[in-house]
Amino acid sequence: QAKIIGVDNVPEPRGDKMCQESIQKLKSCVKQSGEHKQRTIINVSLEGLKIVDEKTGAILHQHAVNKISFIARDASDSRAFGYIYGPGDGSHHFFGIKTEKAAESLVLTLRDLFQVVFEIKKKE
Ligand code: I3P
Repeated sequence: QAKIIGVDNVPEPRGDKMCQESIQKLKSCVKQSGEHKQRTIINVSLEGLKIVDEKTGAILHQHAVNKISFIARDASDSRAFGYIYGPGDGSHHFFGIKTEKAAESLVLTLRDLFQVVFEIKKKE
């Protein structure tokens, strides 16, 4: 279970400082708007990351592993993290996520996933 803090266009496919700045920016946007963040379920499989609306079950985002270029912990918030998705047209989108529990377990799950996908590709 997680909430989407927001999505931000970023100039680079990776970079910790850039992600830290982006997540802080997204958080202050949420604060200013006064709106609730969207509640979702994040599903992790070999296909990648699927973000589904908690209420309606609608698929909001589906991101293949090979299009995720970076994962960033939020140094100031143990329940937040973000990742950069590149659809392949040269653009890069940072997704800021707030998890229900500690973000670390999802971050580690994603690291495992990338490792497994890498091993599969290597065998192929
Ligand atoms: C809520 C509180 C929650 C937060 C929630 C806020 O404010 O900060 O911790 O959920 O965000 O509305 P309040 O205490 O004034 O009710 P998260 O910790 O999951 O961010 P939300 O409205 O975006 O769900």
